[in-house]
Amino acid sequence: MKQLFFSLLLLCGALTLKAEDGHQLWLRPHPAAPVTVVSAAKNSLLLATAKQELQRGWQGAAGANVRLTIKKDKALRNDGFRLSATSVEAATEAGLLYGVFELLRRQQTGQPLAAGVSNPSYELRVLNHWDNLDGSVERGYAGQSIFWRKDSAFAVTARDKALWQAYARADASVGINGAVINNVNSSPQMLSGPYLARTKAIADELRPFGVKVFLSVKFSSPALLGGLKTSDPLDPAVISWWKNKTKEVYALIPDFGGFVVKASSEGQPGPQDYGRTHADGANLLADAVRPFGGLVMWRAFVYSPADKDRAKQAYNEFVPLDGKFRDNVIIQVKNGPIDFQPREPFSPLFGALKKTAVMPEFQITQEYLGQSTDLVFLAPMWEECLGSDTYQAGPGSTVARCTDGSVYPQRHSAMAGVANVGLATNWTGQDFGQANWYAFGRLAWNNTMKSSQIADEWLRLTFAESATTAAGQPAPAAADWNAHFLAPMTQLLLASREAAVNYSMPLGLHHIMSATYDHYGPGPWWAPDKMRADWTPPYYHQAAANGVGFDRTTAGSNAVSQYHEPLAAQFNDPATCPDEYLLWFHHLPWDFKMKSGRTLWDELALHYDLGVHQVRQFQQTWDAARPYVDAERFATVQNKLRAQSGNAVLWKDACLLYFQQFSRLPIPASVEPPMHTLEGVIANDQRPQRQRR
Ligand code: BDP
Repeated sequence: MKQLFFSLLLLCGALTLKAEDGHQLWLRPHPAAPVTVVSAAKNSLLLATAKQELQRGWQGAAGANVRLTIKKDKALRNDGFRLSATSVEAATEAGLLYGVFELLRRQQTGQPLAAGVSNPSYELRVLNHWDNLDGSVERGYAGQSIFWRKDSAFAVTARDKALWQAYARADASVGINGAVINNVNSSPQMLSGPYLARTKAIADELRPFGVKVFLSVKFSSPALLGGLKTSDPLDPAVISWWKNKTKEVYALIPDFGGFVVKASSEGQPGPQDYGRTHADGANLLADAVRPFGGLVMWRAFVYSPADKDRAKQAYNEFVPLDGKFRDNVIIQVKNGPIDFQPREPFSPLFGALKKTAVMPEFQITQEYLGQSTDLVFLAPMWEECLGSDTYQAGPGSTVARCTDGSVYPQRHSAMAGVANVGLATNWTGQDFGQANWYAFGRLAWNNTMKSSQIADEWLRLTFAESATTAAGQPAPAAADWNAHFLAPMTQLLLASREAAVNYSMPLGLHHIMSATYDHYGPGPWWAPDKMRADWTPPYYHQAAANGVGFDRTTAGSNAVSQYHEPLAAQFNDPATCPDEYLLWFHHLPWDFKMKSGRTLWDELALHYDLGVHQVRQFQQTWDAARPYVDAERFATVQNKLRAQSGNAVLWKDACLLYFQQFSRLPIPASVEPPMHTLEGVIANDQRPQRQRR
């Protein structure tokens, strides 16, 4: 017996001695103590997973009996659970699994168990994978799709299955229970036989971890795939095509989750092509999935070049439709009114739709935040959005409460995140991108959770005791690790988003990134002839001799009026508008006097400069973390930070030199002088190999 225990220990030791390549995510293996699982619940896939996880990761008293009990009581909502040191109670089997993961997380992070009930804020916590059927990933920076492959699309291999299981396990460990496995810019082929067969194979692997599969569908599928003359949502043939197609899907996947639709947006077809409304379109699909308990997530990301202010459009289109959607439709709203920029005020649709379920959509993949190069922890950004008070139903009507059912009655609730996962060994490209996947799950489970706690948990789970694997030295004492790794790295994570805002788009600037296809780096100058104005940075920054910023006040586009008082008045007046949204709502002269007493120009320059210094500080913090991190991840992240540092300087130089053409003011003496020229950065951005949008 003793011998067996030692060989087990050795085996686990061998596992941890391997250099860490990040593939284990926050679920790195640890030697487990023996545990007995007692359960009266009848055997099922989910229960088997829960038992297996307990046995795989138990760090509590050796030989403990842990009881898993299905219990229906009022305190337990959806997949919520009640914990004690040796028991998990839940109303559903998925709840037991989430309780087990929470128990293990507490053991591994050494945090005290919060005994009592934990209910999820949202019923559905779903990742949106923008994966194309040819294996490419739109805005994916971590390699090809884990779900689709170009050549052998339909041959499911053992490697595929292992990957899908590992993916689903990671999801489940943070409470994620849904995956939309194809791009919102969907191919009609998605609903064809061979792709549905692969979808079924994926669903089969995700099921034991409680992750339901959803599909993005193209609104014109009845015509494009079904050969019908139209895809008009009110046409009887179209209605029955969707009903039949839906039946076919459910015959393959009985627990299929439902559909996501990007309609009448960025060239995608939609009900408006047939003179119908978003409600007509969404309800068509909602009726098709209703008999099976399915959902429709209908995206509100709509804008057209005709509108003078893109930020207003979704609100204008959706608010008049409030109350016209079926109760199994959820309107999926990006956190800000434009498009996942480093900082946006919350979308005014939150709280404004009072008789329609609304779900927040966040972008985990860092399209506009340095992609898989820059280290940017996004939890503070999402926390900021969820905590924003909309005032729509009185003070305290935060975005979180307006979407989770606390303020308005809604049959379903959900939160979506655009995934950052690909075939890269470490799943997300940048090792710290994993923190954003983790954070999304934790916030979808508890939408008032603090970024600091999420950062703390993730760092402990991801890096604790990794140093021994690097140098073969004994692990640093806990107090030492806490003081010299955990504390500074938590600070780094928490500061990283604001740093990215500072070096790229401070003071409310937005959408001034390089307009080359990849959206990486600065590009405030980009405005080719005949290009849609609302795809060019000058549309958003409006820089001219008389100042900078987009006038969305009552005297301008009047987007401010889409916010409930007191916000409308607060945003409308530059004296009360928070600095971080200033140029979002105002066009102001370069010498405008800021709250700090400085001119707008100086303040802008100081923010850019601060961003650069913050990244340099991150480099130092990481360098000092060397003794606490395995060599492999240390070197990878060190290189990424080096690149990020250069990227920050490029942003600062490019934007200040570009804006200086209009301000005609000197860069303040305290700011590091540019190391680039404007001509140089523009020429670099326009290298022929950089493909245009
Ligand atoms: C934009 C992306 C584009 C997506 C679009 C969307 O650049 O690739 O298709 O969002 O959310 O940010 O539909």
